[in-house]
Amino acid sequence: MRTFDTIVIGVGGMGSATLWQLARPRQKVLGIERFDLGHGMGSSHGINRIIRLAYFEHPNYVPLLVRAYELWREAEQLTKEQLLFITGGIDAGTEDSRIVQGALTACREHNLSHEVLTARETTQRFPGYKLPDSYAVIYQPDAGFVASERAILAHASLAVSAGAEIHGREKVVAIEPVNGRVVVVTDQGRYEAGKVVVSAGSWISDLIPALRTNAVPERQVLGWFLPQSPDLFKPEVFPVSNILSQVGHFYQFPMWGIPGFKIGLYHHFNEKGHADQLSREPTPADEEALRKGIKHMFPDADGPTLRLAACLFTNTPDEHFVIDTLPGTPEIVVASPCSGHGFKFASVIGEVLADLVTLGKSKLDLSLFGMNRFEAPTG
Ligand code: PYC
Repeated sequence: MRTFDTIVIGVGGMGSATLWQLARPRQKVLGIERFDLGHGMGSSHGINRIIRLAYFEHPNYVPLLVRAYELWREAEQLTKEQLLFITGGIDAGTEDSRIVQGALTACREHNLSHEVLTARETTQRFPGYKLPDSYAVIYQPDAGFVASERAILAHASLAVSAGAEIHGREKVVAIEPVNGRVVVVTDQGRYEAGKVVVSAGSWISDLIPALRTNAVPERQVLGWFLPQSPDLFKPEVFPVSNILSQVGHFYQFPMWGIPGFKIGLYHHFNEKGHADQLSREPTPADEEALRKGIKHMFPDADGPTLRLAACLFTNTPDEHFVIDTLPGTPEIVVASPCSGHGFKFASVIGEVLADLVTLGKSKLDLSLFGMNRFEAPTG
């Protein structure tokens, strides 16, 4: 049986970054991916993902984000490929909404530069946005997007250059802790390692049964539409956004890579289930739901459909991440049910997971992400 210092299961956003962070100090590492490297079955395809500092979900994410930006830039320098694109970002909704209030809290607690705009001021500055007058807007200039598909391949390439081995199209069927080490059984063989990182995204609970009810895959839909006025949706004039609107929670990107305005809908039709069962085929109902958001807020983008896609979120009950060692089994490190907002963190989560493997701790605050928060209360 071949042996490694660490085996990383799942070579997507988090796994590829972890492989790089482990391989660079010369750990002997193996990454195992059940699909093709850079596949379109999980949570990272559709070319890009938003990155933002005014983190409405919780201000504790901000220090992680600051480090994530640094590591994305480092990966860019080493690969000579642009991964991070700054467009500025908008968080909007009614003034009392979780998005607006949460973004403001993060900005104030972490002293982030930001502006509070009315809907009309937003349209004057960024004319692709035509939000209802009742919406408040927080603009944060450091937001933008990460080229997610490119980033996974960049991290994988850095890992391989540093000596990592990666196997695509190989499915892990069991993880067996044995005498303080771990045997990983796949459909093609058995491997042994001192530590295993499970970053298997929507398939994580197949391997970590303790997460079965706490890491639930959910189908999401996104699309690209040809604007009637493409100039309004260029990256220079169209910030990325998260908007809790009257017709749903939508997120938006400027035209980049695909010549269309990109829009996605959070928690679309509440379609949950096993990752193998959820359809990746977009439907007319998906398109209609996206067009509802376009008509409500971006009427100049209501042109022909260019592309539709479905991807998966892996939701925890409180929508915070899981980043922890498996309780009672410190040789297994678990990460990646990120509830649909994790990709931007992939660079820093790679560093955090590598620190958990090699040092048993991280210098960043992981208190939101522990597995023990799911334990049933006793007594
Ligand atoms: O974190 O901004 C985000 C995001 C948008 C869609 C999914 N996550």
